[in-house]
Amino acid sequence: MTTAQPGALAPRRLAVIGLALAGTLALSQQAAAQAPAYQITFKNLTSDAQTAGAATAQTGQRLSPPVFITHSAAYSAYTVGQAAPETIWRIAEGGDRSFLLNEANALVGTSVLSVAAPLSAPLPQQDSVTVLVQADASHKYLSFASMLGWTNDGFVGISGLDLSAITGTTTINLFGYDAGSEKNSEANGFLGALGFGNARDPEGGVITNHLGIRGDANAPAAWNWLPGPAASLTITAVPEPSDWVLLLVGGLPLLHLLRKRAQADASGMA
Ligand SMILES: [Ca+2]
Repeated sequence: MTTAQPGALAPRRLAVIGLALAGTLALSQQAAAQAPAYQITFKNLTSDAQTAGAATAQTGQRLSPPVFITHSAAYSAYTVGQAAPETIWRIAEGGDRSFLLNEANALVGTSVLSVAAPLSAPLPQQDSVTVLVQADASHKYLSFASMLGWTNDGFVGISGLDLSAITGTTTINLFGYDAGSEKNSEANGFLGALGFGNARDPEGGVITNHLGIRGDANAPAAWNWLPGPAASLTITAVPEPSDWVLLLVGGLPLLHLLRKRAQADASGMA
């Protein structure tokens, strides 16, 4: 006959608890490593302050409805330092995501796994939107793009982020890009936001870091977002529902033992 000291668990119980814990941790790590879904929160970080005067009543930048794509290494949305493809400059110049959506949807089943296109109106300053995207071992990359709405051809984006490297929650700050497709005139007729049209003055350049709003033309300096980031993505790996079931099953023996232990302690029978 063995006698356990008050506050201590019998060796056999400890071994069972150890196995249950080990199983839970192993399954947890497996679930994270094979996470088939990712929750993504896209936040507009630009200022929502109000300033005096009609021309500068708004600050910061509105962001056009985004597109999120998970894909294989065979697909590339854009490359910094190279000319923007039409799918990207259409977004950067006018917030038109239909070209990128058409391209991505046509590739679903091959190089593209999932496409998410939330919002039907621009994302206001300091506001956010959350989507869920799917990923697997061969489609582990994320790309997305959204226009800096009150610029000539500014956008925020990510091209080919490896989601499999994310096992918990990661926040990525996004600085604006200049698509290099339209000169940054900041003039009435070239900025739809000013209500005078959305003309193009081809730039013929490549995708580079955006230098912000200068404020020496029609676009007010209050629309500038630098030196801070324009937006952020917070990405969380979401385990499969089946993994959660396994996690619960693995954790039940442990919960049962702990409950029994608490009852034994309460009745002084340990
Ligand atoms: Ca430009």
